[in-house]
Parts: sequence; C-alpha cells; structure tokens
Amino acid sequence: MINFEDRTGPDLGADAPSYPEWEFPQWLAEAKFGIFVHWGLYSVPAWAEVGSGPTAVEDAYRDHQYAEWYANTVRLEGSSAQAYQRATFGPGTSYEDLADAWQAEHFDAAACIELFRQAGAKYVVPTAKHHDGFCLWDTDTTPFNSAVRGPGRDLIQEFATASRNAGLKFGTYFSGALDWHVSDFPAIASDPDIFRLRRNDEDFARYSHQQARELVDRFAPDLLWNDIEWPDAGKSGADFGVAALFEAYRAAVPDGIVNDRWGVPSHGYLTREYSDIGGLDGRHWESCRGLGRSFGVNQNESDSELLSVAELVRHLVSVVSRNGNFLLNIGLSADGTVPDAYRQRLLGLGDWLATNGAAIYGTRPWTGTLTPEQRDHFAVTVGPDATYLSVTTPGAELPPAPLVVTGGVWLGLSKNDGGHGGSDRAVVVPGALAASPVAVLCIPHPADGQARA
Ligand code: FUL
Repeated sequence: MINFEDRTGPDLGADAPSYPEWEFPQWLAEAKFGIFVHWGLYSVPAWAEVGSGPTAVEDAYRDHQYAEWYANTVRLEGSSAQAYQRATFGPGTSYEDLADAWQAEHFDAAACIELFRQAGAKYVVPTAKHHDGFCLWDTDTTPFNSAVRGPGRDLIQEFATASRNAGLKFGTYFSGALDWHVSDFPAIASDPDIFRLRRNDEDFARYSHQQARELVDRFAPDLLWNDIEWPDAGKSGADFGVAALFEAYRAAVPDGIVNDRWGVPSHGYLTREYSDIGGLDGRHWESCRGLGRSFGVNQNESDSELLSVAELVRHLVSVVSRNGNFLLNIGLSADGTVPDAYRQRLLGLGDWLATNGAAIYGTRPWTGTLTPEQRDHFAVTVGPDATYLSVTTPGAELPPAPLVVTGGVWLGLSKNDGGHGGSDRAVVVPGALAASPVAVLCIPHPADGQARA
C-alpha cells in the first residue's frame, strides 16, 4: 500500500515554492465520519475480480479488485475483465464508449444525501474525476464529461447543492496525475508503474491545474481530496503549480483542507486505504475503504463479502479512538441508486450512531494507556462530559474476561472492582455491557468538569 506522506516530489532546492501550514479544521475534527462516493463510467460494467487473499503485485493489477480500475484492467492482456468486456459489450466497444451507456436515470442527489445523513455522515466526497479522466461536472476543459455525454447533468453541482442543503460539508475527489483519457501509455501493471508511466509534462500539469481551479472556483469544496499526486511539472512555483492552487484554494475557502496525496512537502492530513495508522502520534488521519474490497460498485461482490454493521461500527470506533476519521466509500449503481446491501449497512450504522454518537462526534482520543491486548478489545474516546469505552472484540460483543483499566480516568466508575482493589481502577465484567452491535460504556467525568485524559 502506498503511503503518500513519504512522497514529497523532486528536490527543487532554492526553487521550491512555499506551501501554507494546514490546520486541521474544527469541523473535520468533530465530524469523524464521512461518505466517499465512487461513481463513473466504471459503474456501467461494475465489474472486478473478487480476491481471496494476498496476490503478487504483478498479478494484482490484472486481477484488480477495484472496479473503478476497470478501464486499466481491460487493457491488460489475458485479464478476465478484458474477456468480460468483449463478451458483454461486443468486440470493438471501448471503455470510453460506455460514456453514452451511463444514464444515471434514477439519481436523486437529495435522496442519496439524505441516506448518508441518516447514516450519520457529516461530510461527503464524490469523485469529480477518477483515473479514467471522465469529469462529473460541466467542465470547460474537455467534452469528456457528464454534462455532455451520458447523464447530461452536472453531477458534482447536484452533490454539492444537496450536501449543503442537508447541512453536510462537501469535498471533491480528483485524480491529479493519472488521466487515462488524455494519456496514451501502456496499461499499468504494478504500483511502480503508476509513478513511472503517468504524465509529468507541463501541458498535462496545466490541464490538471485548470480542472482543479474550476472545482475550487465553482464549488468551493470544504475538502480537496487529491489522488496519485500531481504531474511533476506542476510541483514548481509556476502559476499552474500545486502551490498556486493551494493559494487560490486558501483564498476561496479559508477553513478548507487538503489531504496528503499531492507529492509535495505539504500534507493537510494523512490518508490510509484499507490499512490503519497503528499508534497515536497526534497526527490527524483518515481511513478510507469500501464495504467490500472495491470503491466502484462491483457486481461480483456478494453480501457476505461486505462488512457487517457490527464490523463497520468497530472500525469506526477503532479509527476515531486513534485520532482518525472514517471515510466510508459507497459505490453508486450506474442508474444512480445505492445498492440495497449498502443501504442496509448505512441505516444500521446510522441507528447505532443515533444512540451512541456521543462516543464519536466531537471526541478526542484517550491518551491513557491500554495494553496491546486491551486495545484488541476496546476503543476509548473522550467527549466534553464523559469518557466512552466501546467494545470492539471481533466476533464477540462482550469482553472475554474482566478488564481492569488504570490511569485515573475510571475513578467515577470503580463501584465493582472485582477484588482488584484500588480506587483509580474500574473493572468491566463480561455481561455488564448491553450487546447492541457494539456496546459502549459511558463514564461520566467528575462533576468538577475535569476531563481525565
Ligand atoms: C486509490 C485509487 O487508485 C482508487 O481507485 C481509489 O480511488 C482510492 C480511494 O484511491 O489511490
């Protein structure tokens, strides 16, 4: 998995531009949970392999599990996606021909955002342009966009308006340095290929800059979620560079924020995809993943391959307890609807958050000590008035054995110390917690109002 914070671009020495210091905005620190939306031409085939375990990198791309990578996967000789494309759409039909087959006929942005709001999300980040180069807004830069082809609508405008009407923050995903529409290069077959084969020239840097500026100028996104870095020619101080884009963005959205995938030495916050940041080192980060193993909807994924509601909740509390946000991806069907299996998970998570949201929103991580074993079973978050202990034991809703937590924060709870003694300890006994998908123990802070962690 690529860690983008390690990729800071060419050493430009004295010519390196200066970048703003990013402050993680209060709204995002409090939000904790957002919805990523991957939706595009790839939602028409909605097809990818469903993997069953680790695969060698060189094979992983031919059998890519990300349905949004379909345009690349079909170009890899011998891939099953290529066979599927020929069998389904006929020999000679290209990926880009699918632009006219994508109708989005049942897409109702307000209904879709209302579902995300019910799930408890506080921000929404749809793909404005993924690696296939198809733009979901009415851009002046290319006719390869959803207002001209396929749906005939400015989908990003619809998402932005609906999100803000529902009181949710709105961000945009943008594939900064990978665009298969404007670039004619061999199919990507490995992680190193991504950076070796992408375009880095000035023309392309100008193109990316113009598109990203349109997003900033037209939608003022609260969050700019860039992917696969930026073309190298745009990492200088040129007026079409990242630094100039950041400056314009700062001016347009003073409390906006960027992620870490720009390939320059400036990271708003760190991202992790299907992986986690283990310890607590005070940095803000965001975990993103789909319900299954793909971001784009994948017809080959069955219900049993998706996270259950309990697993979703466990992931959320675990990430939040380690200073992270959770950006849960929902792939929309080509017609613009949310698949039923996803809807069911979203509503289940929303039910849990409606009861237990105090353990999530506006909290900060507990800085006391849990042993590694305790960490396997519990996540602890601290709100203004109480500390929350969520039971995250996989496969079981209750801790397998009594747990003693030390550190003073449990003072208010030490009624049942199970013989362990000590007024600064609480013992949580199996059965003491109610088993809803993930049980939460609320430990009010002492009346003096002092948070204890
Ligand atoms: C990755 C992309 O290649 C995936 O398709 C997806 O968009 C994910 C969030 O970022 O880098």
